[in-house]
Amino acid sequence: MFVMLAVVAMLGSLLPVDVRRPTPVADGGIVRVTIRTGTVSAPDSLPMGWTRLQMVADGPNHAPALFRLPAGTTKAQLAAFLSNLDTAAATPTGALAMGGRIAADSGEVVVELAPGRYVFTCLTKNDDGHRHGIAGESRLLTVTRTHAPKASRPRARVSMRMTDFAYVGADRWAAGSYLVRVENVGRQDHQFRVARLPAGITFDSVVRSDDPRRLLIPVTGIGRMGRSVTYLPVHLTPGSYVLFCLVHDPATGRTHDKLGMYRLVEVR
Ligand SMILES: [Cu+2]
Repeated sequence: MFVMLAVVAMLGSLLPVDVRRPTPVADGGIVRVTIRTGTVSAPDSLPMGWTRLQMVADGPNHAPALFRLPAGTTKAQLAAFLSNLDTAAATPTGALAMGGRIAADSGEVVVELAPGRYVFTCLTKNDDGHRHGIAGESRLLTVTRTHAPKASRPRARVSMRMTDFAYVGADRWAAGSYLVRVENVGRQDHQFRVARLPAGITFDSVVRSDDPRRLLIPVTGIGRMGRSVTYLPVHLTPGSYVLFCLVHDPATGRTHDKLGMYRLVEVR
């Protein structure tokens, strides 16, 4: 018995990763998606399951996003979807926004890919009012029925829900590196923007400001997502943080923050 324990302990110390430490990654592999002017580099096909997406904006003005498309979407239908998305006030019917990179240091999200068709696209608008997505910055992805190796459900330390128009969940989070589970249970798409409240700035002044981005320090976040679940890796130091959403409400034309979609979170 003692010998067996000793062997187990020795094997444990030989593992390349310290398995006792919580790690902010999914078990599946990391898939890198890079958007640069006029092009998207990404795999054409991926196995199904939980996947960690590293969305890289190569250049300052890109907003990578992932959408699930209706089953059997062809290249011609993809073009129609992108032209719809270019001008629509919300995600075109039949498609599901699945989040993307929103800001700053972390460009990663963990999403569950079901078999089907998806598109990686850039949501940034040019001065002419058109999104980069119709100017080459889109790429069709097919998710196959093969299971990704070890793509088990990620484990989160914090769980938050998004409604129309609020963030529901704990307002005290631990400092450190871990995953936040974010579920949108609302009817509209929402963002999960995480920003730091600088010393000397009050939460009230952020809520009253025309554009909260002018007062806050961007940290990380999830881009536009519909009714789905996304895990966000965070690396947080103690302090005050603000969650907010800048998606437009089609009914009022106002951004969701103006409809109350703010949340103060204390990290200790
Ligand atoms: Cu919202």
